[in-house]
Amino acid sequence: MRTYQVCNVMEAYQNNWLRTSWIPRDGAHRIYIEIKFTLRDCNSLPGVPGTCKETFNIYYYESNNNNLWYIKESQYIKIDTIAADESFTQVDVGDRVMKLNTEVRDIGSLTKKGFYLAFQDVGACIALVSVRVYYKKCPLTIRNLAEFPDRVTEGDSSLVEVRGSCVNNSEEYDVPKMHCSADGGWLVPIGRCVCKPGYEEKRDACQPCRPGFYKASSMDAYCMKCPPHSYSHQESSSQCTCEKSYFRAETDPRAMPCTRPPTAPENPISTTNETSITLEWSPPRDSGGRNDIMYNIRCKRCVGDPRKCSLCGNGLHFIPHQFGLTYTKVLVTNLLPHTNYTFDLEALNGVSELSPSPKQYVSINVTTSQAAEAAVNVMLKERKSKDSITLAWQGPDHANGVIVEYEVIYYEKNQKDQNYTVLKTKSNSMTVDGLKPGTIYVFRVRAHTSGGHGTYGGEIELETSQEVRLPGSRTYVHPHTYEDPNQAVRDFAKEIDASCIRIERVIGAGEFGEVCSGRLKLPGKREIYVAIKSLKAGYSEKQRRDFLSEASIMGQFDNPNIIRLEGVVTKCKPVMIITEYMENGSLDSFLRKRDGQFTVIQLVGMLRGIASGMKYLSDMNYIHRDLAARNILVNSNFVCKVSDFGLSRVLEDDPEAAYTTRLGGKIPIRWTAPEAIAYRKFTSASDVWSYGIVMWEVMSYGERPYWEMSNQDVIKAIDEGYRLPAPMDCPAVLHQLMLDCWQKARGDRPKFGQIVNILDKLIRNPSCLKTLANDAAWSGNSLQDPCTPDSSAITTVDEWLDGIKMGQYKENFASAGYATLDTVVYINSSDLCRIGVTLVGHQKRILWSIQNLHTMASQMHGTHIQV
Ligand code: ACK
Repeated sequence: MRTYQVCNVMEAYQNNWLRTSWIPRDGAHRIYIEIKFTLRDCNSLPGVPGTCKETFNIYYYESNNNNLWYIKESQYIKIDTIAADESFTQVDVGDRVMKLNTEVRDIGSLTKKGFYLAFQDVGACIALVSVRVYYKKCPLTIRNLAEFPDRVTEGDSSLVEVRGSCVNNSEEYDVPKMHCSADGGWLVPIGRCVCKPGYEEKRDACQPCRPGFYKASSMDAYCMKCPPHSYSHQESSSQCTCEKSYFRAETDPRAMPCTRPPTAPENPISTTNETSITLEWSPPRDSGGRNDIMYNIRCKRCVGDPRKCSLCGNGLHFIPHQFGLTYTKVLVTNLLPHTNYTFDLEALNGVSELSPSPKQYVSINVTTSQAAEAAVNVMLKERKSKDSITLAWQGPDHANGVIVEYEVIYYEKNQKDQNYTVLKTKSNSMTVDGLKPGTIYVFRVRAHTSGGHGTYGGEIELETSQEVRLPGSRTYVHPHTYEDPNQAVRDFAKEIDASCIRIERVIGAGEFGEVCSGRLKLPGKREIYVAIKSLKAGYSEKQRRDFLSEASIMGQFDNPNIIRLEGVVTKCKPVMIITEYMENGSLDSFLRKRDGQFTVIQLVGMLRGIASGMKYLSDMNYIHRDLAARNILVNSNFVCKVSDFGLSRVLEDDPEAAYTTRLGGKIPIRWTAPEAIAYRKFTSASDVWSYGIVMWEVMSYGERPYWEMSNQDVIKAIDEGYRLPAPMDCPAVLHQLMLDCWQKARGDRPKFGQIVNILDKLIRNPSCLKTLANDAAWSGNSLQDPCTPDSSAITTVDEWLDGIKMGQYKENFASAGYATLDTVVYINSSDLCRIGVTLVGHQKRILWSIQNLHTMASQMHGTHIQV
């Protein structure tokens, strides 16, 4: 064992220096020095003077120069005075009496290329056995498919954010980062990389998909087997190639089998009726593996020699049409009499156009017979009801013989493949019954003379009237059912003379122009306050129509919880809509201004009013589509009234309306029922969903539903079964009612009439409102007796995680020490990262649910914790 020792204890004034050679700093900011040494106890040395020391000093000197041969003491900075933890009294190395001491010191913030260390003895008896000089770094590591390089730690104790680079064949999903701590450990991984198409994650790397497998998107987790009729011969395929004669349409999912064109239709049969023919056939034997089969019909006319055929031209009429048929039947009219026709029927599907082989078809030959030369018939008049239409016509001007009967053919207009129906009558009129309300039908009529059938007259489109719901109740009439929208305004809105109106001030901006307040004094009536919406100059005819549509809708309503229309000014400019004045403006901003200032009964009273207005609208068959607190107005008595009825408003007016991905059009996502977002199924039941959101807005005093979550996250969360938690201090029965309004199946939601009844009961029996949602259960699903809320409360962390479908993280929570629910309420997103919940979507879901736990916690601790 090589040691440096000194033991000049018998002499005073010792100053002995030992210096290291130059040590390069190597990029380190903080250097650690571990010293091993032995030290003699002065008392154990017989006869030593009082100058004997039991410590020594350690120094450093930073320098860019690596060949200093002298020591200039004043340049050296002292690191510390080192004393022994264990000194020894006997010089007896053979026995284990001599005690080795280990001390570690560090120096930070070094800047020069290197440094010297020095040891100063001032009269002790020491042996320096070893000096180890080192620094710390976070070692190269791979986490979430990102490689983090070696990283020297900082001089101070801060965490350093390090950006990782994606491993081979992966790409960034969310910027991968980790934090290098001062003692060389990696902490808090954030973000991740994902394997590129054609690669899957295995043991911290992206491995290529094997031949026969593929991965189409980096978002897919694993390589999947090629679907039937496709293959991949290469490694790392992002898609599989279709086998010969098989194809994939552009919109086919990659996981779908490759398919091929269908075989020809089969068993064609024809029924000839003079110059009309009905063709029917069976579907092809082989659909090619798809279910998007359509049929095309081609017609050839053959005179004499069957080989001398020419195309039929445009004169024929195919009902419902000639190409793209989805049913296996068609009627062909306007054929020539006594003529041979050949019809080729071909079947197609989504990959027919991709196949180079000719399309398979089946032919059928047909011969027409003699037709009557009756001229085209003329419709004269019609009468419509909700399920019947009466037609009348004059006979043809030049009938070729005596008219035996008339034939009326009709079909539903917008139903492409609807079958047509043929009816016969001897008279010049006919009532067609059994029709659908509010539906357009196409009619044609032809005469049947002793010589045969004449040609059909021109098409006429007629619409049945809208269904009337309850006997005695009124139904709302959509302004679009009027051919002349101005007539709708005249029918439903009173024209007001502009001189009766005094505009006082601007109170807001609407879609079409300013909203002002003012007064209206009609002759013989009291002066009243009014709101005045005006149409700004330079409008188009469509804008004027849309603007006034609100008046023609509002003018049909008469209910204390619906904004009342006073009238319109259309005869002079600007065009104006005059409504009653609502002193407290819109409900959302009203509540925000008065946070916490109402009793629960007052809030329930407002909700009752809104529900009652909505019941009236739904009884009138009116669907609002944009029910939200911002579209409710409040008057000086806190009466809430439903407003905002314009036709274009959901599309244009509402800043909350966001584009939906699938069907276009703007929808206020947070307020809208899932079926209305997904496939535009707007009904009174979707209005009930929005009403539930309004309840939540009211009970939380204008909080934004789903807070700052993105629209996409809201859609996803709702689809996965999440619902807004009860607002603070919200009675359990009210939250239960909200949850009922948010039932996924729209038939399970309460009707507005039921909601009004429930709220009336609560107002009569306020003790039902005492139990607060956060004392009771978290969630429940059925509408129960309002005074007995569900009691299936969640009590453990595991139950909670299972409840929010995050059960996979039970172990992470348990091993991080989150044992009880009241410990998890303090978790934030970086805690979640630390315990291994790294996916942002999962973090959001957990934090959102914690929002709910917070209100529970506030009940337990008597405080409200802001999130
Ligand atoms: O929240 P607010 O004060 O209430 O701001 C908007 C603004 O006009 C633009 O719509 C207010 N507003 C609309 N109609 C009326 C009305 N009938 N009475 C009072 N304010 C109204 C609304």
